[in-house]
Amino acid sequence: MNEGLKIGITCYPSLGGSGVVATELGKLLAERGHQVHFITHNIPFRLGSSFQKNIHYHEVEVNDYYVFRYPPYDLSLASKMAQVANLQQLDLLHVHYAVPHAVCAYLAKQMAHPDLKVVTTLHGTDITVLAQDESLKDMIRFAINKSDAVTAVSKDLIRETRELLDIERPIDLTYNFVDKRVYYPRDCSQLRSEFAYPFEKIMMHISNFRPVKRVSDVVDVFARVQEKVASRLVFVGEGPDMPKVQCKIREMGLEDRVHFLGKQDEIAQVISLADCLLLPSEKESFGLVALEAMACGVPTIGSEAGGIPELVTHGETGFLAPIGETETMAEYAIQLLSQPMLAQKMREACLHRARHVFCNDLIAREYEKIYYRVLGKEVEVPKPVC
Ligand code: GMT
Repeated sequence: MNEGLKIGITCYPSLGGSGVVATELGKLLAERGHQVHFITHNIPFRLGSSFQKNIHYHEVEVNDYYVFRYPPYDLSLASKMAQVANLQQLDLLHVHYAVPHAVCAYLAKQMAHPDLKVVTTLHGTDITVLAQDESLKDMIRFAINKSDAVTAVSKDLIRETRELLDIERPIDLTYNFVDKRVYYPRDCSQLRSEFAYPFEKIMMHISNFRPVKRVSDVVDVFARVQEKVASRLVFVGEGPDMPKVQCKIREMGLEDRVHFLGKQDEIAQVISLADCLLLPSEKESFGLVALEAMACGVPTIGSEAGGIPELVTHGETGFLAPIGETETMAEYAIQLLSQPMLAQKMREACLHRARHVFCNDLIAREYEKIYYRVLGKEVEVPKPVC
């Protein structure tokens, strides 16, 4: 490749899959020789604190002058984006999650040097939830239409964006990815014995415990499965629905079979413990956690919501059922957990699919191609090593 690009990245630094994807993408781009400038209100948690070549961090400081009832974060962000763009002569701003980042990038573009381009990546609830809000809808449509390129993490999200916002402009599909150097089946025989006897299976759910995740369905599925297959349920993460779920588990008398690990950093290590992941979400534009599980050889049993069917191939890398059909999900889980040959076949299919379809090199290359396109540069992007 020729000389690298100068790319500003804005995302939510401390929560959610969109922040994870944006940060991991920034790290990959830096490794590929680009100068990456994170413009966020905190250091993205996946960035770590040690020095990394080609990565820069610019903190957005919010003015909280006493006349403000609400400190104007959005304005401070737009202003910082423009400052960094001018000072560093950025080629482009790549913003993750439309609200407010795409709007701020539009404003920054008006203030910055004339060649600055904006790429917006839609992640899910910025469309499926926020674009349903009449007070935000027109602004989100405006920011999308004003971006130089727009990407979305699944075909389903592209469809929904078009339908909800009546948008006709092209939207590129860029699936999420996992770093194969981090997400692979880890040896966890020792750790496993902390949670289950050797003859027991482990089902796992990882989320932010918000209502869209339907965590209560996880308990219903597990309640049925453990009647037929000796098993344990491990929860990772925390969030607003946690007390409700804990209460349900107590009422159903399942507390001896369920473990709560809270938030965990070493997700690859933890997921490797599982025999299957449960993801019965109401909405899920992609479902990054199912990809992380897949890359560790763990099939997902979940709902057909949003982009999940684009990620999990029903019958090959997991099983899917309509949203809320916990009985069907439980039947699939029993099938998977009680048939070692099926489990092994699915495990191999998971590893193959994660490595070849959602490979970090492949997706980083897709983004690079979009960057060069909006910049009007013809650059040969090296073939991916997947
Ligand atoms: O709204 C959320 O659930 C958070 C959001 C985020 O910022 O992580 O998640 C969305 O983006 C992820 C990364 O692209 C996707 O894997 C999630 O499926 C998506 N969440 C929803 O669509 C509910």
